[in-house]
Amino acid sequence: MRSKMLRYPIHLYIIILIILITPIKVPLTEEGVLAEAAEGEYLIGLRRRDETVVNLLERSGLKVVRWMDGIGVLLVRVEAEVKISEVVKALERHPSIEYIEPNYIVKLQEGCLGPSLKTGMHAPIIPGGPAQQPNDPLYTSDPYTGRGQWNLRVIGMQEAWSLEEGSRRVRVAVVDTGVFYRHRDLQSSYMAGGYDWVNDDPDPDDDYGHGSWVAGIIAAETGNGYGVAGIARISIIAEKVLNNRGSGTIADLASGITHAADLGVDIINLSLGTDTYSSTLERAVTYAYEKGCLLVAAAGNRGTSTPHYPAAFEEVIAVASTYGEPEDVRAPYSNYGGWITLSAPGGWDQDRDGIPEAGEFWIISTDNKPDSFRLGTGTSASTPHVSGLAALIKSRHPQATSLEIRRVLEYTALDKGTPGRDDYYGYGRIDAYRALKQPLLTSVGGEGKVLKTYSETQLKPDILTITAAIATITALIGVHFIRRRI
Ligand SMILES: [Ca+2]
Ligand SMILES: [Ca+2]
Ligand SMILES: [Ca+2]
Ligand SMILES: [Ca+2]
Repeated sequence: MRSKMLRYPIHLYIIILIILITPIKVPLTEEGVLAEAAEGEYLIGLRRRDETVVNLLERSGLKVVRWMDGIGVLLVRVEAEVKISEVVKALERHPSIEYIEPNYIVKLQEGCLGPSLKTGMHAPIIPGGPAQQPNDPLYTSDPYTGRGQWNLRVIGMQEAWSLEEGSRRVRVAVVDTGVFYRHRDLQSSYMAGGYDWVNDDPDPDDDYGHGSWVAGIIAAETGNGYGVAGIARISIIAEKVLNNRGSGTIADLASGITHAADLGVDIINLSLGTDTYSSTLERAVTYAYEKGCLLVAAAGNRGTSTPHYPAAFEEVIAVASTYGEPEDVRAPYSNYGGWITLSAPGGWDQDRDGIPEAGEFWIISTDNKPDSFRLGTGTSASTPHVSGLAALIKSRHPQATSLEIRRVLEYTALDKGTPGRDDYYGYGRIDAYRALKQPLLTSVGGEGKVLKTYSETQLKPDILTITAAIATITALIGVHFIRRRI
């Protein structure tokens, strides 16, 4: 995947990226690193567990501040008066050390969140439940655009809810800025157990707003005559990895992902990313994938084909954005490329003034204050649509593996743009009703039509052979094995 980057148009930004990701990926110098990283912090990836490395690091003036045991990575902090380039040179020769990289910064992309609104619009609870049009007042209309939750209508949620509303046994981890779990539309889906990696405490509350907005798209309570509707009546776990300015580090992101995987969540929602490749992030993604989690991540909002991580890792479903009703089309800011898996509504602020107005398509969801709701746009919003739908599929088919769920999402997506899989929509825009009607595609190549969807992909031929030849569980391991060899 990394070698592909050389084919992209050459301009300064890309050159910097390429420099950053060549051989050991890190230009570690006293002058600092080219990508933004937490000052004086490095991640050391081990080949094997080796306690003597810790002693060596401490003798070299590096303090181990976190041992990420599951993925074999140490977070170290440089103590004063260390010539880091010399230390790195020495450490790289150590047989137990595979790589050293800066603890890069991960940020939410600009322009995600628009204004908040206090609803005050409490509708009477209408019997009948969410199989019909939900009675949540913001579903139908909102004071800014008047469109309400067009994003749920356009993917067929009303029809889908008649088949499946969700099971609380299914757990989705929102790895983000935290979740405001006291929100009246979120409290019934929230489940404790996640962690606040930013402030190092067990209370992943949301001091920014992004994570609460994302969580509401997945699991705001539907049919309670209040606020917004959410896609699935499932359980949300919060891993807080971004701070009160929407920024975080690879170490915290990797910790959040591995912790969620250790909790045994079914789905991990990652409405965040970075253009900088990180071995530590790849290890965390691989770890969660091998534990059976379905990982879903935002493609990014810069309208470029530059791979955005973690979305661009093959284990992760990369989600691009659409907007419009009744027909939705690609949102212009949405990143694209061979690494895009699916698309889902993300909205578009057409005049780019940060203000939702009549005629525009925004995503309205829960906020991080009581009785407050938030409008926003971006692939950050598209991602939880896929996570929410995946959670409904898992609710309907509790035995489904993450690979089977991914296959159903891909197979039932509504093809858009050029026929077949393409770089803007991936397999297409998710279709909730079709996905829930679809029986599980249990054998990876056992059914001709399943194989056909895969032959349209840009997966490498050797991966195709593996997926076609062997059963699902084996394929999970096989795909990973081959990917490691590339
Ligand atoms: Ca906290
Ligand atoms: Ca509601
Ligand atoms: Ca606007
Ligand atoms: Ca297409």
